Amino acid sequence: MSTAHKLSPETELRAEARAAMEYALQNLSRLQSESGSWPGDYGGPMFLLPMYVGLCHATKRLPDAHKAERMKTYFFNVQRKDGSIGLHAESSEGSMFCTSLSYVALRMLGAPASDPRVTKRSERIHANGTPLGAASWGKFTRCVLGLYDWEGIHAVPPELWLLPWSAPMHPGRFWCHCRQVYLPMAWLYGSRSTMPTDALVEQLREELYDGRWSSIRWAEHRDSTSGADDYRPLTQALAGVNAVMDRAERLPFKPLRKRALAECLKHIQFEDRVTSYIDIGPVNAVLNAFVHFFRGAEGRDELEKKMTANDVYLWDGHDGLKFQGYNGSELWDTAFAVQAIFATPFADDPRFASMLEKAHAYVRDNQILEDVPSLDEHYRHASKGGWPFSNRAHGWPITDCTSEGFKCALLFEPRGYEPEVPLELLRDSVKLMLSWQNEDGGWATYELQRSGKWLEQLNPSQVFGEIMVDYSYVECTSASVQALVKAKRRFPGEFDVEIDAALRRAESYLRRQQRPDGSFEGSWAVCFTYGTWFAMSALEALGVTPKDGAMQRAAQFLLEKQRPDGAWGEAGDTCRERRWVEAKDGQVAQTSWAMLALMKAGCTDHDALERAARFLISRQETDGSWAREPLVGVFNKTCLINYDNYRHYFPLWALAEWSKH
Ligand code: LAN
Repeated sequence: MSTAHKLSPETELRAEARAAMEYALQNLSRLQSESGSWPGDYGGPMFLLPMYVGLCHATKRLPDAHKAERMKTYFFNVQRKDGSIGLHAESSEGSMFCTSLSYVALRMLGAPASDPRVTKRSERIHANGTPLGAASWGKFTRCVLGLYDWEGIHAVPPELWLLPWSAPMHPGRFWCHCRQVYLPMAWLYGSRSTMPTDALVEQLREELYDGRWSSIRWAEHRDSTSGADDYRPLTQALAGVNAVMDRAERLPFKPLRKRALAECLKHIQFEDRVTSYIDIGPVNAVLNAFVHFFRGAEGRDELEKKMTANDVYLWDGHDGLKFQGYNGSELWDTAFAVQAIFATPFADDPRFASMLEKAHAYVRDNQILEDVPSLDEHYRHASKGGWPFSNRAHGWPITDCTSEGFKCALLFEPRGYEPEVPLELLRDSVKLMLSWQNEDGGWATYELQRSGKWLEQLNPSQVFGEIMVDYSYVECTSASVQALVKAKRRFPGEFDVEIDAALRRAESYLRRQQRPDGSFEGSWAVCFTYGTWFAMSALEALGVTPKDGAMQRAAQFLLEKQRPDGAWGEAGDTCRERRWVEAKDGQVAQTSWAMLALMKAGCTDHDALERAARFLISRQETDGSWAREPLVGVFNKTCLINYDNYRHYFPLWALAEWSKH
């Protein structure tokens, strides 16, 4: 810019921000798919691909040579210096769960035991006491593959599914992800399904257990755990429940087993059917397929459908071919991208009209049109009018995805993108959002909270926190609040009483979540910048002013965490440890959330915001994108996951809001 030297530094920065937004929009428009969404890499968790490879081996449907090569590449890329694999791709320590499972997978994909990288992994396993110390899901998977003995795990009785609803431990009360993992596990355990032993399995038994396979006293290893796999150590309550269930399992006659297995199968088949065989997540996607495999001729058609549907979880990314954490994050990404675009001064620029048109179609065409059949019988909440995280074919609606989808639909409405989301469906989503509010005033992820926090004492996963119950979350609550505030304006007089009551309870819930240091903990991304952004957005939507103490304390917290280069950087371990852990570098997604949060809180420290904007601009690549950075998504406190598009639209959104601030 030839006149740049005449402008004040601030005006100059604003012009740079405008240019950065334009480049970012061009980049987004390049990255958009024909369907209108922004597909992205959703890898990170390291237990998924090995489970999938195990399934391919058992069913004799191994990937072709090219895919197998790319999967091996992935394992080698993610392998840590000491030969181990962590729970997720960037773990600061190795996990026996994922190291041992991925060793098995590598061998099933044809990597020879003599490959130095494979040898290194097996040395690492042995130095840490063999896979006998792997977390429970690792042991379970190996039982199915014939690489561990069923005696060596605690009972997963299918009879739990026959309990009356009033039982506080009824699986229908579990968080849907937990429920849908333990459902096929109960079937597989209850029928002791193990694939027929083959030459490779025989060999792996030798390699994994140093030739001691036949002398292992399995029952003694039910609770053996290697250090890194012990995030949630065994509680007395779980030890007690295990003892009772293990004893019941030893009874020679189990009168209810047949009925219980049939009940489990009914729910498995239902889940397959209502999700177009995709299933709610990557774990039951694999385990349900195993179930159909073991059903033999009866399950053949369903196995076929499952194997085809499971392909959608595969993603060939920069570091290799992986099995993703979901069948994509497309609705979620599209909803945020759209909100970011509308925040810029270019929303009506004809250059970006077709991008918005396609995004509109994606949001509209992926709203869920009906409830699943006989919902109560299948422990399902309503779905009609909701939005999913990925697409309509998957079909499970989520509270905050519904809210973000709804907000988008309203943004599009006055701009004449046709056909619009029908009004009746918009009303359905308002009703759905209202029906999802918990007694504590917050919103959980997919369903109402159906049991108490005490159930966490019985969390058997060892490596994940908070998986038993669907709790209220700051993020889900904030999104719902924002959407309901808009719903009230969109449908004046129609839902006022319900919405006002809901918002009052929500505000009180949110205020109770603020930590003494002023921050809000996020649960689905790293971590306090994310949570605080959501909390501030909700409070602002509720009409809370910057003078309010909650806003001031939150802003103060963020300002104290800003780095000298203007950025914010929280390390992944923040979530595990539930306290701020400074990252090595500042990151663009977290910097964007902190900026957005500060602006929502009415922050008047213009210098801090300016430095943050400068950081975002300085990190932009010449093609308008932002480079890959450490993972910022997370679930269940311990496992990081890749939201690859966050770096493309959050900085855009933050710069857009900043340029109006
Ligand atoms: C997701 C993905 C989406 C995510 C958001 C909508 C972003 C969030 O705001 C609410 C929680 C939710 C729905 C979420 C919860 C946990 C999931 C389903 C995942 C992170 C994707 C994969 C993860 C799932 C639990 C992985 C399998 C592991 C188990 C412990 C069952």
